[in-house]
Amino acid sequence: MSRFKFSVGPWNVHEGADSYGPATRSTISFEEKVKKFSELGFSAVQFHDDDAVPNMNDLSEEEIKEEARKVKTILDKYNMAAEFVAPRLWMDPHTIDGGFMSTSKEDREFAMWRAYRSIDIARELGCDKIVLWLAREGTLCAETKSPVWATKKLIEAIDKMLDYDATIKILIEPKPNEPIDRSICGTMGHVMGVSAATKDPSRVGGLLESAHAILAGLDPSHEIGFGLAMGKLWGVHLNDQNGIKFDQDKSFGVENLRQAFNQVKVLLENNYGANGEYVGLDVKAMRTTTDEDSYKHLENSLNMVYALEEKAARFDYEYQKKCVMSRDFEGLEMYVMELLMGLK
Ligand code: 3MF
Ligand code: MG
Repeated sequence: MSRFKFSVGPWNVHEGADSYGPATRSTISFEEKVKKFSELGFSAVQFHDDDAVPNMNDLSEEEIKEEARKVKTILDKYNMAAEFVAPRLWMDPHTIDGGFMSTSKEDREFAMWRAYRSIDIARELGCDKIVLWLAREGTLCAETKSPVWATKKLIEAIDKMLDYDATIKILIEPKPNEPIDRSICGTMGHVMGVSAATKDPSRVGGLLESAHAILAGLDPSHEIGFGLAMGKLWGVHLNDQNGIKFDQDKSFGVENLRQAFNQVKVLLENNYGANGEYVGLDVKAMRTTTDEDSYKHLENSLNMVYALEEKAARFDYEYQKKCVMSRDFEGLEMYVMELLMGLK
């Protein structure tokens, strides 16, 4: 039995298209996905604003809330919660040069409109978390935008969201690059800095995705640890990534088992989830995956977490202490390898 509650976004089950080729799998309806997520053991769904309310730009504020209520009915039917809503500020013609820090005033206003509507949708879905994955917030051409101005624009935008709703929480999901070249908020350290500069730091925290930390050249377990130490790790997206290249969103633990183990271990050691936080997945099926296996990467990732929870439960803290006291780090390292290889 897992100590965690799990969440997943509908985009984790997708048709297989990438930048270089079309879809390889058929489309699965939202309701069918939710049903299957609940059967697989997930208890919450992660949303982009337009996952919940497609074509929201064409709807009035009231119509958006009405559509969101229909989604809530589907969630209730399968006993699923909503974990968060994230404004999708990277697809729209208004966000070609970013949202909150776009060089166009009109486009910045559009980004705020989507942020407010995301809060409205979150309220209808019964959740109090807004995630900001700042996909296009940064520069493609460094001289187009001052990083000082851009950072201040982000803080201003978050302050406006905090004003709009007195209890909403904002979780920044840092990523150093892709699709943007140089992002403004690339690591958990940046997130904490931005949080501290807002009008209510107690409502601004982070969501750490393993692959994003690896893209920043950092160990995800240390990014998780940093967020935990600040009391501001309110979400995670567990997955894996083979080195510093395009964001791969591989199944959790398939590239670096030791790093995956240490992510699970640090979450467990710090009682992550005690305040209702979910262990979220953000994983992509491979393009070669068939229709029948559309959910296999999710099952594999969950099974990796369960297996690593068991390994963490068997971790010999007495032996670890002994090794640390005698500076036998070689011994401790080999112990971890043997534990993970099933030799201990
Ligand atoms: C991109 C991501 C995103 C975010 C999502 C919710 C499409 O690298 O990780 O997934 O997780 O937008 O914040
Ligand atoms: Mg993510």
